[in-house]
Amino acid sequence: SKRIKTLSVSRPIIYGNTAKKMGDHKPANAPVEHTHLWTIFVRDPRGEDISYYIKKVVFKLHETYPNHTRVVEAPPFELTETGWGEFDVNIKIYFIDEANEKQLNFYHRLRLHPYDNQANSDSTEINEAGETIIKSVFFDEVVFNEPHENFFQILMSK
Ligand code: SLL
Repeated sequence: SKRIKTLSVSRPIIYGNTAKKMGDHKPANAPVEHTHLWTIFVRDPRGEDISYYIKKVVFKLHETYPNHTRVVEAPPFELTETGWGEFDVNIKIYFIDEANEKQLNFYHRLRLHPYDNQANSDSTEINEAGETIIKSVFFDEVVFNEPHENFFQILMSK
């Protein structure tokens, strides 16, 4: 299909990670030196399904992880792991074939410890169980410039 000139469509997105100390509740298969449980994710700010325009998300972890390229081909586009250290996660977002768009490619610093970030709200919260949860979450927007007609229909159908 043709591209629609002079049009751009954007969709809100959030990405980032949460983490907590494992204490005594370590998963049975976690190496002893692992201290934290974390989840990295790409999702809609209101929790809507984003798989109508996102095909898969690839999270490339630090090389200390076995099989450090992790492919998530269905929602939720997230990955939970254990570990001991912070590192930069390479995130690639692939769009559905109809989009004819190149994947988005960026980095997110995995946070396990409280930190200062002006661009972010508080980096910690206490959950119902009284545990401290570290959060490093960013709000962004995916912009499609001059989308293909088919893809535009799909974007507008939600
Ligand atoms: C560094 N930032 O500069 C660190 C690297 C690597 C973290 C952190 C677990 C790996 C595993 C893990 O937490 N790696 O045991 O599978 O060197």
